[in-house]
Amino acid sequence: MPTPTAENTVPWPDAAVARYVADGYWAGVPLGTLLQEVADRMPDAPALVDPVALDGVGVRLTHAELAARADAAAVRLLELGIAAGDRIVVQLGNGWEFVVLTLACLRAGIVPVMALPAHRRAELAYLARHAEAVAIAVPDVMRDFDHQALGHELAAEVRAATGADWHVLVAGDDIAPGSVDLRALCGPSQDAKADRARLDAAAPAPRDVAVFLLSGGTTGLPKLIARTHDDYAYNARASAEVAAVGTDAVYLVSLPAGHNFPLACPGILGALLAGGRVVTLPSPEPARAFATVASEGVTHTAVVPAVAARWMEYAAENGSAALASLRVLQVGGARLADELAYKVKPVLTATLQQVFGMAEGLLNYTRLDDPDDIVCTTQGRPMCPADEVRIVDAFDQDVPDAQPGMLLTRGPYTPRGYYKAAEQNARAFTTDGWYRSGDICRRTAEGNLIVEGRDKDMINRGGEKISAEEVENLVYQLPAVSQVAAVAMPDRRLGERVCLYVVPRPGETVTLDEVRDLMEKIGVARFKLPERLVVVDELASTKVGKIDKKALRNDITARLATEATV
Ligand code: OOB
Repeated sequence: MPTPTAENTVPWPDAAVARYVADGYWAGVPLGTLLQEVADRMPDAPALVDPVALDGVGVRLTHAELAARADAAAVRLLELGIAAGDRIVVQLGNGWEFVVLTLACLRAGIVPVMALPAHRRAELAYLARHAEAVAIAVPDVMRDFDHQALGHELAAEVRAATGADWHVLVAGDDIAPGSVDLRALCGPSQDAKADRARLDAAAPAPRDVAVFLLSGGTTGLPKLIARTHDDYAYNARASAEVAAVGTDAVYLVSLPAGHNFPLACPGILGALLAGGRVVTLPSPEPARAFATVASEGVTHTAVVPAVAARWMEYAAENGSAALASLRVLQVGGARLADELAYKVKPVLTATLQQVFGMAEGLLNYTRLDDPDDIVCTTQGRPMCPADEVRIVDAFDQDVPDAQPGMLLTRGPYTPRGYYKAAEQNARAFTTDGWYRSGDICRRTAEGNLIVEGRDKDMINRGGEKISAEEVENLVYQLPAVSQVAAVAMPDRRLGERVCLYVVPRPGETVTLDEVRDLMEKIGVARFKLPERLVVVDELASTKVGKIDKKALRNDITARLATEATV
């Protein structure tokens, strides 16, 4: 019988499934079992290091210890009444608890919904509702925000609305009454053999949903991407190969761990599946990141272009000797400028790997042995021979190589639709299952892709994706607003920031502070707050009467250029 989760996903067609299985991309083994097998092969190898946990004492686990803890935590979740197929919203900082809880979910068939630490009430309430979650996992306090209190507010609302039992799992020192102590839940096993036997007997099916990732955001509300054990295991395994992550790899995760890039490209899962080691840090702040690379012998890590730039500035001032062990620096999530790309190797000494990926699936990588010009001027090529990529015009007709067009894709780790989103699916996928990425790309003669822009209403703020529509819907709650448009304004540091164009109602005024206050009051992630507001009498419109965002982007670019020269 299909699980409720599976009922709301869009399966790959049978013929595609048969091909992916026959060609070995889908191995038919759930992720949790694959990780157990690694622990069996190399029990004593280090698997997880959280150097800042427990007030700097740190947590270090071998593969056997990590696997046993994951099993113990899985059993404890089941004993709380959380069952296979249930969903947990996971909003944890980067640390050992995130890793143990995620592996526990994979073992038990519980599906983590990967929220970001920056999310607030609006996003979390929506995710909990849309995924019909039964629990949320949060830190007690992070960056001065009381996540535990918000968790309990959400729990009270769900209980009042549905009468359902709802759990607040909390990682931290301050465990309030009614919270589940996540550190205790992720503690050592009492009976590792018994835990394992119980979980092995009820392992999820390989085609079941393993995790829910969040879409980069082009619609009013984020969409959920159901990644299955089979497809996500391939995603992580094949990424590890392309990034040369093997048993001797030490992978540093400093981007938010619930994002696809540091989670599975190859990220945490790829490093663990390869028998390597994961080191967690709460942020990519350069002084601590460099010191950690040196002390832990980090070989691989993933950053967004804005962080790569900060690291290069830091290295220019402090030298790069601390990075001696770093072999591969993956950069992705937003377009890396060619000039910056050419500096990575000389300044940071590591080999650059550009990653053009998406939570929806398709991953493009430059290869480690590609010539410098390819590594520094392209965003790589698809990871898998079975990835299908088309570059098309506005009529979905293929354009010749070297011409820009919109990227469509299908493949063994690109699901055919969002979770419970028939209406959006009709727009975001073609009738024959191609995902419309909204990215405008060019394919070079060698088959590499260059990201030239995009044809989707999204703002990419240093790798954090912001839906223009979501921001606009919030701003329309201000009575003084007649019309609003959110557009990307260019920024040297972050690539883009959110700029608002507002037409106030007659006789009214609207200020940036009012907009930001409103959004904070509603409770949305701070990275979505507009950073500039331009008041205008009317918004330019296109021939078909839609707001002309291209004209607005050009307008803000021109304004910034004039200001820079004054
Ligand atoms: C990654 O995933 P998402 O889901 O946060 O965002 C996907 C979108 C892409 O469609 C593209 O618009 C943009 O982010 N993007 C890039 C890029 N990498 C992602 N644009 C230009 N150059 C790049 N290198 O961002 C993501 C997922 C897995 C691995 C890496 C990144």
